[in-house]
Order: sequence, then C-alpha cells, then structure tokens
Amino acid sequence: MKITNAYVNITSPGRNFVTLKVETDEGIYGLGDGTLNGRELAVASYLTEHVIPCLLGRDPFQTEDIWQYLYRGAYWRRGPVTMAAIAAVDVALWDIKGKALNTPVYNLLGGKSREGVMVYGHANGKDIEQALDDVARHTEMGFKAVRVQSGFAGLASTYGVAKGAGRYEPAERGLPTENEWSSELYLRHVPKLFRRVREAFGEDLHLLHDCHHRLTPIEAGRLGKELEPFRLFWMEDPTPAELQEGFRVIREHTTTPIAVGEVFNSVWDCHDLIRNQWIDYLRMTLVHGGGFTHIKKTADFAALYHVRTGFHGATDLSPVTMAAALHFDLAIHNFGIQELMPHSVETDAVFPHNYTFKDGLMHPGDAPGLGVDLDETLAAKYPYQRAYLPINRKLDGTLTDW
Ligand code: EZ4
Ligand code: CO
Repeated sequence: MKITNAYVNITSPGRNFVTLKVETDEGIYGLGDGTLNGRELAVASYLTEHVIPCLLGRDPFQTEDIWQYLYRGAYWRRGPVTMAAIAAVDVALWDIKGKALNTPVYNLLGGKSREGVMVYGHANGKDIEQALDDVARHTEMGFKAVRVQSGFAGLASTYGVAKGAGRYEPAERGLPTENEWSSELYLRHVPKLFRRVREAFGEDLHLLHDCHHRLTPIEAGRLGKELEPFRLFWMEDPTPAELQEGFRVIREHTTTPIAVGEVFNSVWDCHDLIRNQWIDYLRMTLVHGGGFTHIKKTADFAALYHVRTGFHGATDLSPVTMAAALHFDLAIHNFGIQELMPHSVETDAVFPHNYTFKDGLMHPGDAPGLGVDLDETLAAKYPYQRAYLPINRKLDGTLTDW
C-alpha cells in the first residue's frame, strides 16, 4: 500500500479544527487531528509545506519509521507545532491500518482491557450554588466523575466558568480577551467549594479540580492539603510545569493526587515528573504528544512508576482525537480517566463518529480504524476564523499564567 495524496482541512464549526486526510492507492484513507488552539494555521502550514511532500509514495503501515523520519529528520525536535503535525500523520496512518486490516484501532494497541472508558464532565457555575446545580445535572446524565470549577467574589470572571447561559468554551473569536486573577481569593474559595460538593453528593462521586497553572508550588501544596478531607480524584495543573522539580515541593506537602500535562508534547516534558513519582496522572494526549507512536511509549514508561493516563479531552481537541483517545484508553493497562467536554452540535455533524456515552463510560465503537469521518462539504460551510484563548492579569495588572 502507498500514500498517494494528503491534504489539510481547516474548518470552524463554532471553533477551529485542523484535520489531515491521508489517501492511499487502495482507496483507503485515514484522518488525523492537528489542532493547536490559537495557533491552528502554524500546524496547517507545517503539514502542507514541510510534511506532506515527504509522505507521498511511503507505505502507511510503516508508522514507526515515518514517525522517526518526521521527528529526527526535521533536525528541530519537539514543540507543540511540530508534535501536533507529527501526531496528525501518525493518527491518520493508524486509522488506515485499522481500516486495511478491518479492525478497530484498539485491537492494534493490545485489544480491550476494559468494557468502557470512565470520563469526567465539566460542572461549573458563577458561584457555589450554581456549581452544585451543574454537578447535579452531570450526575443525572450518568457521570461517575465530575470536574468542579466556580466563580468567586472579587473576580469578574474566571477560568472554567461559562460566561452566559451556554456551554463553557475558552477560545473566543478575535484577539485575546483579558481575565483577572487573584491566588489569594482563589485559595480561600476552593476548599469551601469542595466541602459543599462532598456534603451534597456523598462519597461515591469522583471529584476533580483544575488549578490551570496558576499557583506556585508552595501554594499548591497548601491547597492540596486543605482539600485532603474531600478526597479529590485529582488536582490538575497546580503550577506551570517547565520546572519539573517544582512538583517535589507539592508532593512533600499533600497526598491529593496530581494530574499534569495537557500542554506537554513529549516524554521529555514529564520524564522527571514520572521517574520521581511526583505525579499520579499524565494529561498529554495524542494530538499534542506525537500521536499513538509516541504516547504509547510515554504511557508504558509512566506505567513503571504507577502513573496512569488522564488525557486532555477539551473541545479544542477534535472528534478525531476523541475517537483516537478512546481506542487508546480502552486498550492500555494504566488507563486512569478521560476528560470529556462535549463538542457542539455543528462540530459533531462535521465529524460523524461511532463513539458513544452511556452511564458515565464511553466506548470508541467497533468500526474498522478510528470510526470517525469528516464531512468535507459541511466543513466548507465553516471557514477558519481567528480565535484565541484569554490572557490573564493579576489585580494590579501584572500578566500571569492563564
Ligand atoms: O483550557 O483545552 O482541563 N482542561 C483544560 C482546557 C484548556 C483548553 C485550552 O486549549 O484546561 O479547557
Ligand atoms: Co486543564
């Protein structure tokens, strides 16, 4: 089998998605996601100008060799743009393999290790009462695990909370909006939020929380300690992770499990975090972490240190990544949990898919390959629109991590 053609599709059914379609001489094609929130066209150009010409004529079954060719062969390694582009190729090739062998991709990754994939939803509200209502809504939908975020007095808006009545969607069209931030107010608020949630929903519901890179290590240690009575499933991205040894400080102060890494793109971003057992869950996922070929190696390395996966699954990861992640989650031994932020109706229509949700678990379906498609006619109705994530300033105006 040979790769005969490949091209990038950019569509914006509510938000931007970059999809690579790889075609072969046997009529089978594969899809890969290359979406990098707020930097979409950089990956599209990387693929079109620098990657696709190198793919033509190659055997799509050679995923290892092609991965190494694109990684080592570029000379310039790692980074979100490069790794998202490599991931788009890698995932598309695994889709082709599955279709060619007439089997779902999970069978190529070890086969089923579980009946379904536990997912967590996002409950949020402008204040604690609204957040409690939203947790109730999620439990009624069947979720066994819920991430809880709420606004608090002193800040006009914050990360993780929907602005109006609609769904929470962090990227906004146009230039970046500005949020404001106060760690002092936040640290006072979060233990109150989780005391109420635990009281209202009892012991069984898994509770998660995302600090979204905003604390210093010692602040995160304090928060983790104060949250221990409420037994969180995890505390996510407590501090920016360029300084991996910062997590040692957190670990010294709390037994609240730590998840990190939705912005990672290589095992080298988490090598120290894993081998020192400073984290419990790894969030680097397929699209930003080099596809199946690299994520499998990273997850196997993490397994040696009791670290489980907890893949990023926000709306900026397209349904192609959602499908790919569910195949991976179903197959590997050290799966932990999968994030689910449902896509808009428009996005789901552009990417028809076989994955399903029932009783808090998802399943990738049993169609050959990934079981996800791209309706290019419909996609063409939603042209790219510039969109960015917000930026964040402290109350005195200092720019800080969002
Ligand atoms: O803000 O995906 O845990 N989920 C998250 C996400 C991120 C967006 C950024 O692209 O933190 O909602
Ligand atoms: Co997050």
